[in-house]
Amino acid sequence: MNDGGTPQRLPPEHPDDALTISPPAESAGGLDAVKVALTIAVGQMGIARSASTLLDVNKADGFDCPGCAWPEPTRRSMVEFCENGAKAIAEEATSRRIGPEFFAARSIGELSRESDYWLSQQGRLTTPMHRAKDATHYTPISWDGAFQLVARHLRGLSSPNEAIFYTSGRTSNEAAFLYQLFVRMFGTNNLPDCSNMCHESSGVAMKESIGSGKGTVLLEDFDHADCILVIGQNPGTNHPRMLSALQAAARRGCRIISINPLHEAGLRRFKHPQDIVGLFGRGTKIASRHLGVRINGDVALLKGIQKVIIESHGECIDRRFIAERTDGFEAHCADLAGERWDRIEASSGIDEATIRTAAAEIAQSKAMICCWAMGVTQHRNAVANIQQITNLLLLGGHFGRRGAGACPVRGHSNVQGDRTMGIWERPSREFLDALAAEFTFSPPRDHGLSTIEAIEAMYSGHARVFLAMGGNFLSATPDTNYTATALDRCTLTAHISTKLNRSHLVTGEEALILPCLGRTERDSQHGIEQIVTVENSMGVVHASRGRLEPGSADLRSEVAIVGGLAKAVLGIDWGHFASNYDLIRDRIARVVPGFEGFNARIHRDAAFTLPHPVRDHLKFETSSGRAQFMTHPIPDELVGAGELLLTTIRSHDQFNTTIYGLDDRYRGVRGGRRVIFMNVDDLRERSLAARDVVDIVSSGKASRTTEAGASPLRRARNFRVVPYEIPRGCCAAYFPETNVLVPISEFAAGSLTPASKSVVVRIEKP
Ligand SMILES: Nc1nc2c(c(=O)[nH]1)N[C@H]1C(S)=C(S)[C@@H](COP(=O)(O)OP(=O)(O)OC[C@H]3O[C@@H](n4cnc5c(=O)[nH]c(N)nc54)[C@H](O)[C@@H]3O)O[C@H]1N2
Ligand SMILES: Nc1nc2c(c(=O)[nH]1)N[C@H]1C(S)=C(S)[C@@H](COP(=O)(O)OP(=O)(O)OC[C@H]3O[C@@H](n4cnc5c(=O)[nH]c(N)nc54)[C@H](O)[C@@H]3O)O[C@H]1N2
Ligand SMILES: [Mo]
Repeated sequence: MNDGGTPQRLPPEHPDDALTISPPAESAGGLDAVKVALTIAVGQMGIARSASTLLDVNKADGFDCPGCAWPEPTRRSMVEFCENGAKAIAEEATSRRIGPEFFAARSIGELSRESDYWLSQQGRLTTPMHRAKDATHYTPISWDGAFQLVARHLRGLSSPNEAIFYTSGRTSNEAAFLYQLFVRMFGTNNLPDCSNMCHESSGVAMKESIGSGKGTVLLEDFDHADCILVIGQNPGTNHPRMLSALQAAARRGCRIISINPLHEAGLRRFKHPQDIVGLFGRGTKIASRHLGVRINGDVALLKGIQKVIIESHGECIDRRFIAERTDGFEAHCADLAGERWDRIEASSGIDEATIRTAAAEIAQSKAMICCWAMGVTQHRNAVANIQQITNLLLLGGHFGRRGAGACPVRGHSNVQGDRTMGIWERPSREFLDALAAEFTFSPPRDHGLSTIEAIEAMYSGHARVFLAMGGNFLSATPDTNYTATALDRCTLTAHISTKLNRSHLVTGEEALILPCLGRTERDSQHGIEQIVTVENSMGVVHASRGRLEPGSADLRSEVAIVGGLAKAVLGIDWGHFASNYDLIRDRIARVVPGFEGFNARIHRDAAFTLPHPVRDHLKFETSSGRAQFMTHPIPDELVGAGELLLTTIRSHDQFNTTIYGLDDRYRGVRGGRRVIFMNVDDLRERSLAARDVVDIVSSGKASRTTEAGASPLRRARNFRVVPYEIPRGCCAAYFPETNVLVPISEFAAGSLTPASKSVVVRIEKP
């Protein structure tokens, strides 16, 4: 047996020699989408299992797609085909398995030298595995043994706040509710989640501006909008079913404006894979206008647009709405009046004339939806980005009106639901009071640690046990080397997971992998089939029922695993919850507003929409009861001479850290992921050509808290150059290979979201 040496912290870094580059696609969807989805599905599941599984997704009595959080259309009888949904399902429903023999044959060090792609390809975990202190290999452990081990480590802490309980966004409402209850009964609010790295900035910004952190539109609003802005979002890849809604809107004549440094294929044209006619034509034109903003130029652009609307299209402003429903309009006008055009142009990268034309179009809208995602939420000034979006919506009174509103497009399929269930390090007092009354205990009141605070606590020894409900913490978080040290310093790292990933390989002194059921699988407890529920991006809660035979007899549901932990750690018997999820829903109904009659509604209708004060009653739950215009300066230029601003994005063949394949078809890249998209003038200046190999380096403070810490050089090696249509001074590369470059010290003010979309870098020839 090979012990493979100490685990490697970074994924393999050799250049992709097989890489090919062709021009980016002119449209998304089409026959290729079907072909690629079927190839991957059949490769993972075989033909019969592919057919039955893909037909069951997102049906009222089937399972919820484990991909993105975009809602299902209610009126369509046919389920929407989605290439990347099919890949997400194939990834989970694969017939490949990795059991104890797999781990006996490969040391942790050896596995750590494999890529995320290779790890994803191996198959489903089948058995609880344990890494003993100083062991080179994972070995099997019983479920009871695993729960006792967690209990021993947690009891060994001097305070419950020395433990971190992370959550990714796939966990069902039922499991999430029980999990946060377990964690709070244990005594801490240390419940960081993937949302901290995702839409946290949206929640913080909207809460302040409009009194609610959730989006204000429903899917049917897309049928009534006359203008849709898509800002910092790549729906063709990350929310493919959104293209159906955009296509229908475009066909009605709705104006669609894309704001993005990249001109993404899905926002150019779309060929609906379910529309035979559509398959063979050029496809529907989606965005009527593309604004190729510079990375982090959104505040400047949005301010420019609003300046034009106020100064030149005053008649389009909804003055009555502003007078009756908002505060801060005068200050906002004064702030915009003070902005000079040279500053707006330099920061946004868009000239005044273009901004004037776009603003004139936007001003005419009587029902506008603004959609956004990671392109605006992962910057130092992310909260300002989003508040400029809400300012723009407020100017036209686009709230509480059909076809209008704010639409933060969520990522993971239940990330919004997990928050609703209390997965939050900063729970509200009302939530804790309700929990305390329902379960007669005193939940901790001090705020807990968010994702980057948790990393720093582990790094500095203030936290020593890390437990994750799903996700891939090491790869998803910033500053990979720093985070690796943080995990390394724990006494125990434990992961409840479906698939093997790098977080299982850079571990604390001891480590556990606890394999769980996925959404596609039948969840039978004591012979009774259970359903779970999830909440989509638009606040619709619906049921999900898996049908596939579980990947192994030894898998447990997330609910059952939390039950096992609660028993071992707290001595509480939650057997009744684990054997009947209705009993959990009854408790949720009494704690979480909007869930009254939960079981009755979910069993009768399979879905219901949660109330929303702004959408339903035009009620802004801010301290003044009015929506707030928020002023923010145009951010200072981040890059100096010779530097570039890097945005870290997703390819078409990945789901976050899970890599389905090595192609990014829409951007014309095939056969590799270590690529950097650069402007041709920036290439020329550096005497670089297509396919040349470069290192990307960044610096930044050593830690979030120490001002004086040395600035470590962060390096990502061996990236091939891809000439691309991207604004000068900007470049893009894929996450998670580039996370090593994102300094732990750079994050959004107010939300602590890592600034992974604006990393200051230099390009070096190796
Ligand atoms: N297939 C698939 N689906 C997914 C995921 C996946 O990885 N794969 N991930 C899920 C998750 S968790 C999430 S959060 C979402 C993510 O969905 P997206 O937010 O669409 O994902 P990103 O690739 O991060 O892309 C952000 C977009 O923002 C643009 N952008 C980058 N920097 C800037 C900027 O400074 N300003 C502006 N205006 N735009 C910018 C990029 O060019 C890109 O088009 O998707 C979810 N769905
Ligand atoms: N540089 C950079 N970093 C980023 C981002 C970026 O744009 N740029 N995006 C950020 C965003 S938006 C997000 S949301 C995070 C994502 O961060 P995470 O949610 O932590 O990462 P994922 O890659 O989605 O997690 C994948 C793992 O989840 C496990 N899993 C899958 N399904 C299930 C299930 O049903 N149950 C359980 N228990 N486990 C399951 C599998 O083991 C799989 O390996 O990454 C963030 N990191
Ligand atoms: Mo996300």
